[in-house]
Amino acid sequence: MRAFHEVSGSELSPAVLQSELRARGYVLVRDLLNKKAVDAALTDVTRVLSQAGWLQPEHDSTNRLAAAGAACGDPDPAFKRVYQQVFNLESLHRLPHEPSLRKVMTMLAGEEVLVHPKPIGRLIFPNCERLVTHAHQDFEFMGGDTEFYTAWIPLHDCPIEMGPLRILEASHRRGVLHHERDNLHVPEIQETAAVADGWVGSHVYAGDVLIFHSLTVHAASPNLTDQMRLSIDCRFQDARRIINPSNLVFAGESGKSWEKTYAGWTSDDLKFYWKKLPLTLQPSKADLVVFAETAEPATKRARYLRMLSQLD
Ligand SMILES: O=C(O)CCC(=O)C(=O)O
Repeated sequence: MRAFHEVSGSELSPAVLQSELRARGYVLVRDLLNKKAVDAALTDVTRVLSQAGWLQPEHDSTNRLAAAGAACGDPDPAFKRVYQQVFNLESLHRLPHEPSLRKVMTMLAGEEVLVHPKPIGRLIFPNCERLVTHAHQDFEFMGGDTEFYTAWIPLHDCPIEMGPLRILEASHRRGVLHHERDNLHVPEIQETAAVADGWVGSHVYAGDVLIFHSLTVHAASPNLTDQMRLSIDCRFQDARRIINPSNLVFAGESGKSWEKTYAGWTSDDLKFYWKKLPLTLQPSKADLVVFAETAEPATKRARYLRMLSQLD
């Protein structure tokens, strides 16, 4: 696999970033984030994992040595319980709002940048084939406008053998691709030898950020170490473009809510910030009202009702 083409913090400008994204579909910015903010998230996440018994107790939890027999992943119920605690961490939500990242995203998405409020924490056990993220485009999962960007942020140094993200260079130019329902991936991309040369990836370090377009195909490498790989990914767009409301609320049946998420936070500045913005939802609230009355089956109607209740 070829190494990422990288850009250093001192080279950043709208022209450089936009031309990298246009040409390659991604940009790796080295040493962008404040290390204290990254470390704060790492410390909080590993504390939760340690309390859950996922890490070897005789080692410092920030080393992330996986406990024997603890491996699990979505949708295992044990995983979901711990993931919920990780998702509730204030430091995890604070990282996407780091001023240096926001500045870069403003250069890409424009002055009125919207930070999507639901970052995803990745808690990847080693040597567990079924937990490796398959090749996909983020647009398949997020919907809305194709003009959004993902920032993938490792919480610690992450050599290739620890399973960082890899990118299929320039794949955003292929447009919206068909995804298989089973394991949600882009089948033809994984299987043809012709694309093998297109994959790029590198050792990444705490503080680096890998930014890519919503249509850029990406996948994880397998984690072949004995440590967990921890990262977060979050999405950014021009706030004036449409957004799918499911990216703002918890539409599922899990009982998650923003109130529960915010319960242990020490400051209020990031609570419900997105509610203060004049966002254009698609489907709109009026559409959701109709869907909540007419969609089939009843589980879908309940889903739309949950969305509506959280948007008010
Ligand atoms: O970290 C991973 O394994 C997957 C990340 C991903 O798919 C994303 O950032 O969109």
